[in-house]
Amino acid sequence: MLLPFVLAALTAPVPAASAPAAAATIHIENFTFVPSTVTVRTNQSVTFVNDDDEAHTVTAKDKSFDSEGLDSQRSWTHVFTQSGTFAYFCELHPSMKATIVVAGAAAKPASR
Ligand SMILES: [Cu+2]
Repeated sequence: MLLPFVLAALTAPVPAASAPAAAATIHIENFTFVPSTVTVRTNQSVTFVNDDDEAHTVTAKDKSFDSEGLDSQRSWTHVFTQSGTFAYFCELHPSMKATIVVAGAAAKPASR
């Protein structure tokens, strides 16, 4: 029967068949984003995993992204389409700060 296969496909954790794996994974542990600085390229995704028992958020200082409440053991994935350096923090614990650097696409000439 096809049904079990279809159900498995629908419940698979991968959001879309063509979506690449996250370029980076950042863990939230002990009220800290680990690692504190991550560099990806445009259109790559970053997955944040909350390993703490507390809820946290992943919120851009410029509000360009916001996970909203991320409960314990939950993860959230964001695709970065704009290059730049993005400071982010946890809205619940504003002393938790970290940075995502989004470099230009591979086809773009490097400046160094
Ligand atoms: Cu927090």
